[in-house]
Amino acid sequence: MKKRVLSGIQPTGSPHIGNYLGALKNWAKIQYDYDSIYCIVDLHAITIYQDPAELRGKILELAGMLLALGIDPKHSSLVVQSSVPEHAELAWMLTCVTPIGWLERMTQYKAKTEEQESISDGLLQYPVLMAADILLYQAHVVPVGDDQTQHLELARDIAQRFNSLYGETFTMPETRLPTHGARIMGLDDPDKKMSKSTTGEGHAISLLDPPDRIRKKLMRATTDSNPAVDLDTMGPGVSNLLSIYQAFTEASDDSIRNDFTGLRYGDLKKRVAEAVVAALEPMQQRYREITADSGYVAKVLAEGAERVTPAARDTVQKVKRAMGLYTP
Ligand code: ATP
Ligand code: LTN
Repeated sequence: MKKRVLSGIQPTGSPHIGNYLGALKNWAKIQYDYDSIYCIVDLHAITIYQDPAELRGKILELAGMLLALGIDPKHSSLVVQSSVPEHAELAWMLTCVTPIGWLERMTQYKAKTEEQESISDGLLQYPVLMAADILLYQAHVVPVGDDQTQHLELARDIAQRFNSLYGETFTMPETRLPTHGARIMGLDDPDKKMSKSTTGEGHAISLLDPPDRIRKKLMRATTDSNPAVDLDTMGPGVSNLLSIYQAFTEASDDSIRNDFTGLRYGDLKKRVAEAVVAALEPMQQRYREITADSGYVAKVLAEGAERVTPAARDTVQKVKRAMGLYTP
């Protein structure tokens, strides 16, 4: 039997090249070797207030985009988290075995609380819900970007704690990072990770940005005071541009060194822009085709939820029995 892969993405903001290179590209690549489940995590999105009409639209838009970048519904189940209620059900049970101190230590929680006026309990519980997403399907492998490694360690800690309290119940999930592009930085500020929730025209390249916009954003990207590329002394901005190029083209370290050493920054940016445009254009074309058929995306999501539900029910039943909850 194939091993299982599971990952998730929030339907907030506009998906960007960081999401693609850190996670989504890997999703499409490994779906043929695993039994794959990819979730649009709308319950995670509402840990911070979302405008309801906008959220509804973003879920379908994101689903269309995932299909456009190669998630194949014949090989993968594409699922909206809230349409399988067992995610929330298991999350509660896991909440009860998770010490608050583990959650208060999460760096994403600490960073988000600094940005919010009022902090919901949901924001603290966010990583428990994420652990539930993974453990619900007994996933072996979780492809994510580098910023999620701490959450995955926590998921393993929760699984281990549950298993030792109530007996072997959960598979231990393994983190899978991409070789290149695990952490893409903001174009305007290469010390901060590129993020959907950071505003500012020059920060991120959205997967649906037209070619001219992509070129413009890259030409304005922050570099450093060197005149040309020097791999040994480059600052984080130049290093980020090279990471973007390498992750899109899968060029080897040697060819990067040979092709880019001594290149002036203006020319470097042009090369990167052409690589990004060439990679995104076919995806944008497919996105237009997919969304032209208004019922298609909804049909894929309904099939996805239906396909994964038996596995979700099975785990919840197992957990209930293990904990002594009532199972008629
Ligand atoms: P937000 O700003 O709303 O937290 P986000 O841009 O961090 O959003 P998520 O939906 O939280 O996006 O993440 C989806 C996937 O993309 C995760 O696997 C995450 O690790 C990955 N990812 C997010 N940002 C980056 C980045 N800058 N570089 C590489 N991977 C990233
Ligand atoms: N927290 C993740 C999104 C996410 C996820 C998951 C990733 C929710 N559930 C399960 C992997 C597996 C993020 O990217 N911010």
